[in-house]
Amino acid sequence: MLSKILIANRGEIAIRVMRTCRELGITSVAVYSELDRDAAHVRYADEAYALGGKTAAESYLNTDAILAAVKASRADGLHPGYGFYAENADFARAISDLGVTWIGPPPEAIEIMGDKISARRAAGRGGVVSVPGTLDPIENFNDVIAFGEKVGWPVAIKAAYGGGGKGMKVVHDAAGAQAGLESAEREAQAYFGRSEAYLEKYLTNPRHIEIQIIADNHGNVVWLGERDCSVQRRHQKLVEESPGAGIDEATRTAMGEAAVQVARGCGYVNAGTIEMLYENGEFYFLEMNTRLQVEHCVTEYVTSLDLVAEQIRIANGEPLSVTQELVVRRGHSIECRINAENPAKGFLPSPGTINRMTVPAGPGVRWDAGYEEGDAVSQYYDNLVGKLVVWAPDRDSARHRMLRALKELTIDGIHTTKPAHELILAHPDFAAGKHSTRWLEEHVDMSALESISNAVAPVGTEDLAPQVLPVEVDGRRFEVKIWMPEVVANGSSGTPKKNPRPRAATSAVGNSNGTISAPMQGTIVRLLVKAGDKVDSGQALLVLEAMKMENHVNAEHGGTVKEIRVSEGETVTAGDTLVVIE
Ligand code: MV4
Repeated sequence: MLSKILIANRGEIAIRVMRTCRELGITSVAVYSELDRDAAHVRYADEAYALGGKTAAESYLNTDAILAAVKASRADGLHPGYGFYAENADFARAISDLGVTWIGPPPEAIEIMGDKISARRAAGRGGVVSVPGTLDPIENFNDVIAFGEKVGWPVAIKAAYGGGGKGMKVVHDAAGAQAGLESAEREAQAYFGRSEAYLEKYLTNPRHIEIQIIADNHGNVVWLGERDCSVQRRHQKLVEESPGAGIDEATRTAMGEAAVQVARGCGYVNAGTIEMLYENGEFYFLEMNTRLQVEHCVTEYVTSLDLVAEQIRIANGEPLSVTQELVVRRGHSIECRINAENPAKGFLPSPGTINRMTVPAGPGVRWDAGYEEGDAVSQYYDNLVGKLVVWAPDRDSARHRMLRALKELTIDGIHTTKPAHELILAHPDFAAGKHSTRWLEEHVDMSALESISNAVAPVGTEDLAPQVLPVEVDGRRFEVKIWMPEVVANGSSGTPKKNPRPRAATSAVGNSNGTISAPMQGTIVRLLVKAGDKVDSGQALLVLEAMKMENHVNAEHGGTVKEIRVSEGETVTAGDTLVVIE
């Protein structure tokens, strides 16, 4: 039986795993980068080992450093969380070779599902229908045309070693086939190091429904219900719920049984998710995620199971704690991902220090976070601050409970997705369960949030601190937020601030004299123009990477590039001059 587990991850998922370890009497071991020496997951752990390095590649993706920490800590199990090494078959083998238990699926299953073509074959072996498509790599663009003429346009070209929407190209007619294929293969090579691509009929307005399964080493595979993850933006999920609105019991059972067959088709063991596209009452296998997912919490709420505890039981060789007949799904659960991003500015990453944070509580509320008040959200890692999860007996009560919990959540110092969630949860389409994967981007106007987000830290107030003061107007109490100079602000407030200096806003990037400055701290990954180039207003000048997202920095107005002050690979902070245009 496992007695000491090293969690090869950071942030909320590391803490999530450690919480279950503590309940089970298992010692938890954290690992940390130089920037995370005093991070929340390190503070929570029973023991912690330094990996060194700042970037993910130097730290949480440094195999030698992690293996050294496994040995030094004498951990007998390793949990990868999600991201990083979670779906890396070679890493799983390296852990097992050390005699340490890998708390995840067999490496062979990771490999089958990592190749989307072999995943489609595995689903077929289980008798499960995939989205209509091909089972061999595309040879040339004539394959694309032939397929489009057979199943009807549009078609999707997808990277065989991709997933999650990266490297996917939609082609609308024969004329677009060649360019679409070239672009998909180029992207696949750049992202995944392999250019193979295959074809699927493109469903124009599907819902993303996924099924949670757990499987043990005794041949038991159990499905735990579905999650609707259709509310997403640029393939980043924002809201997830279980059950899915309007999914009838017969469809749910059919999807669950199909998911079990897919899992059996690849010899799956441990917790996994089968993604399906659902359109007009039909569902199709899309891909399988061979890890515990961010949104597992909504399944935990409706089933009363602890999925991390199940993973540990499975890794110990024990049978699942439930049979299919014993799985009970009750009520409704919704999760909102609270990211350090500014929804009013196109979800621009917003790293910085959390000056103040008050977190929701009360009936049916769960807050799984990777940060506490005073912690800094670094540009080097992903931008999930925490997950707000609620449970209630039915969907509409859960929705109202989430709105109540969101109101209780305050995070100062960085922008977050909270205002976007308030807009989504209160939206009549969401309330009616009428949303699909295109709904958020096509029907919800986030620019209306401008004023709210600007209120967090308006442009040009770097030397001021926000203060909330109660005032009474005709006997009614109001709270006003005002920006005052440091000294006055502190003097008039009873609440000491951990970081008295709010970070600058991440909006202004250019000014009338033609200097373009960094909207946020980050790394210059690509220069798109050179000195002497003529540029148009709005043209992308360079790519700035922050929190694993690439952001284009654009020209405010047309002109000639006079000077480029930065080079590729350079790290910049908010406000640094990048480019001068005359
Ligand atoms: C599709 C699709 C329509 N037809 N495949 C994007 C993420 C990746 N998991 C698969 N994705 C899609 N694949 C076919 N044949 C539409 C999407 C898609 C999507 C899927 C799930 C959640 C959000 C999405 C947003 C846009 C497109």
